[in-house]
This record gives sequence, C-alpha cells and structure tokens, in this order.
Amino acid sequence: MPMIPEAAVAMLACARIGAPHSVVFGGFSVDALSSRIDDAGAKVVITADGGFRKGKASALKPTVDAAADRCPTVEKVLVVRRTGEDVVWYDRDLWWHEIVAAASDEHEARAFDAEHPLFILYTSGTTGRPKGILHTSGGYLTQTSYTHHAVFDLKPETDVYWCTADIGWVTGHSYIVYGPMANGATQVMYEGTPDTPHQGRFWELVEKYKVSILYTAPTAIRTFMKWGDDIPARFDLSSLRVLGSVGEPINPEAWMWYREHIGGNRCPVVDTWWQTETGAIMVSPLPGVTAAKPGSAQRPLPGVTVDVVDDEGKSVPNGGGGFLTIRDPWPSMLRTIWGDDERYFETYWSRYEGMYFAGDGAKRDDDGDIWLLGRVDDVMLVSGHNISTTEVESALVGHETVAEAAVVGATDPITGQGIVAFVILRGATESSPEHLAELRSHVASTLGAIAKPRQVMVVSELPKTRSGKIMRRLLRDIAEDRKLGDVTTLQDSSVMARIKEGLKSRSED
Ligand code: 7RM
Repeated sequence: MPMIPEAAVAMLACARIGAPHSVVFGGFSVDALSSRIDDAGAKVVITADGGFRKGKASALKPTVDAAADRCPTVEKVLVVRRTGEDVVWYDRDLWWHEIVAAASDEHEARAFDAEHPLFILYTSGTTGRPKGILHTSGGYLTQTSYTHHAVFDLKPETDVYWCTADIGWVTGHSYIVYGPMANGATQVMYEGTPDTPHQGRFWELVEKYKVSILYTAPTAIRTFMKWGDDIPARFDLSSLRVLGSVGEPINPEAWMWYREHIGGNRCPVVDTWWQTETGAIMVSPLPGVTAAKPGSAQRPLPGVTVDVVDDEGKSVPNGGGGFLTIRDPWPSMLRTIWGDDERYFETYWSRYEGMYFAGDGAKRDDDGDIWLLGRVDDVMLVSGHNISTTEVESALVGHETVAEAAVVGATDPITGQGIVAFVILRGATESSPEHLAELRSHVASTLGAIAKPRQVMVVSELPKTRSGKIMRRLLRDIAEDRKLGDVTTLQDSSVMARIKEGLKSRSED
C-alpha cells in the first residue's frame, strides 16, 4: 500500500476482526512479497493500483499479481483505486470502493484476549532470510500508547503530530497507527518524498498544518543538512515543540543541526532507541525531564531494565562498553518469530541466560547515559581492537566537508580488518588526495590512530533500506571486491551499480 489513509484503515480493520496483518513495503520485489505472504499463510492481500512517487504514478498491482500467482493461500486481492491507471483484473480481485460501499456502516468490534496475535512484521536481519516478528494485542497497545504519550509529551487536544516513517516499518505501526490513534492524536500522514516538488516540502507542511511534534530519522536529518540551512529558514516552524529521532544512532552534528535549524533551539530532541522486536520505545530522554546530551539515547524508560553487559553478561560500569540487553520482560516484547520458536530462542535468548540480546553494541558514559554503537555484526576488529562503525562515521560527519558516511571493516592481511569509509561530501562530488588524507587524519585525531581508515572513497549515494538504514553488508562486498549479496530490500536497487561505476571511473583517471 502507498502511504494513504486506507493503509491505516486496513490495519485497524484487521485488528477489529482479529485477523493478524503483515504490512509489506510498497515497492518490494515479487520474491520479497511472495516469500512473506507464503510464510504468513495470508488469505487476503490488500493493495492499490499504484501510488505516487515524485509526482509520477507508479504501479503496485503487477507485483502483487505475480506474487499472488505463486501463493496458493491467497483467496482474494482487495484493490484501492489510487492512481486510476489501467490494471489487469483477475477473478480473485475486488475493488475497495465497491466492497466498502456495499458494507454496513455499523460494526461491533470483537473483543479478543490480550495475547491474541495483532500483527507479524518481517525484518530482514543480517542473514537475508526474513524473520516474522509476532506482536500481540494488550501489551503492545499498552506500551505504544504509553510511550507515545510520555516520550512526545502528547497533548491530544492541541498537538499536531507528524511521524514521517513509512507504514511498512515498525515505526509506522507503533507511532502512526497504534500509539497515536489509541491516544486520540491529530496526525499528518504524507505520501510523498521530502524533495518533491521541492526540498522545502517537509517545512512547508509543518508550517501549513502547524505541526507541533515531528518524529523522523537521522538519515533524513543528514539529507536536510546537506541541502542547506537556508531551506528550512524560509518557513515558519514556530509551531514545533518536540522533535524525535529514530532508526539509527544520531551523530551529535546532526542532532545539533536538528535542534537549531528545525527546533529553533527551543524544542527538546528525543533520540528514541527501540526495535521491531521491542515493539515500542525502550530508551529515550523525556522532554522536560532529562537534561539532553546530543548523540545519546540516554536512559531506559521507567520500568524498562536495559543494561550494557560484557561477554559474560556482567553489567559494565560507567565508562564501559559492551552489548545492549534487556533483563526483564516488557509489555510490547515480541512473542516469537512466526512459525519458528527455535530461531526466536536462538536469536534473542541463547546468548545470555535469562536476558534478551538486542544485537546492538552500546557504551555507558560517566553519567550512566547510554550511547548506541550500531549492530554487533557491523563492529570492526582492527589489530585486535573492537571499533564501532558508528563512532568512525560520527567522526567523519564531524568534518565540515562531510555530509554522510558509512564505514565497514574489510579483510586486511595485516590488521585482520581494515577500515574502509564511504563518504558523501557537502556540496561537492570530487575530492583530492590531500583532502582524503585530511579526512583519515581527522578520524585519527578524533578517535585515536587505531581508528584511522585504511581508505576513504567518495560516493554520491549510499545503499539504504526503505527505513533509511545503511546496508553495510553491501558496502563490505564492494570493499572486498566481491559479488553483491541479496539486494531485494534496498530502497533503490540501482544504487549499488552507480556506486561501483563511480568508483571505477575515479580509480581509472
Ligand atoms: C525502530 C527501529 C532496529 C535497530 C536497532 C538499532 C537501530 C533504532 C536507534 C537505533 C541508535 C537509535 N526498528 N536503532 N533506533 N540505534 N539509536 N535511536 O528502527 O527494527 O527497524 O531497527 O535500529 O540498531 O537494533 S528496526
């Protein structure tokens, strides 16, 4: 589904009749979609003829048609007419507007047990084989509504809330559909991209609808930084009151820019750490309560027992680093991986006895505040030292010429792994050997000589998932000159070819 109200309506309608839903990003491939339909055993697929991207209609139904052909469980395909473009029609197809027009306008919601399945959401993880994360009803609604209220200081009577996430990401589930709706929030929902028809689109919408709470991702914030301070400056952003960030560690530079250029140095910024698996926010500052610290997600919410532990599962003291774990159950925790209890146990509960393993590296600073350091699988091992991709990326983005950075560890005959950095420059596409040397030294002087990148490459884009996370696995393939792995969950599947092409032409001249 595109980002249209019918997407939220469809999810809530499923909840009302007790049918677990599984939302899949519009624009996934036939393979990605059919494997998810198949794993869930879905009987009905809800889609649209198409959606709009950058002002142009783009078809969705052909992918659904091909996927449904492969999935014998699918009985009906319900189609929202959005673009009005021609579609191929099958016996199993139904138009949304015809079905809804013929339905009664009265419906009594059925009551279900708190543990009734609410939804399955697939997350690709690192192995490529997607995991169907299962959430149930009572606890999930409890924690999404509570955290939406507490973390954003929601005043439902007066606030206008806008979460820019796609509904196919857990952030769209928890902080567009379930938490805010349960709290009676007034929301903005946006179907388009941030640069169409112009790069000030988000700020135009904030001004137009007097948005007071904005929740977005670091990848978007860094893109806005790259486009320039003058763009948001043209709009009246004085309605904003609280700013949120989610999806990746937010580097201090981006945090400061967000606070100054969007929040007018007036709005608290909440950096919210959580996962598809946790269902709702777990670690975050609270506006008006926590003294902010740019770059740190800071403290677990009341009742949440997040810890940072060493290899043996022992809590690290302040100033120490290790792995993020959760010691006690929480209301919106995942209940299993759909159809695979064993993988659920293996992935989350086998690393440490009686503790949930989140798969993220973290450190605790001298005040006891938590800093997220990226996925454990991304941690680099250079001459026996663990180095976090997040810290090197943050150091690079701290250099005035760098807009975005992605760092990977590539096999190195001498050091085990060597640090290879891909950078997008601010307002330039070419660099010089002196400039690249300066970037390497900048990292060394910020983090120490051990973190000095072996190589820095300038690119114009980075491979990202649809939720904006950098796919470092693919960059590792490039850094090690390997054939590319699975690219089906990329936001833009042609970006890898362009990166390779760009690197090739540079090394030749
Ligand atoms: C909400 C979401 C989960 C992974 C998680 C982290 C990373 C998310 C933050 C963050 C640092 C944050 N769900 N992550 N938020 N890292 N600071 N505030 O993103 O399932 O798609 O991803 O995202 O690595 O484990 S998710």
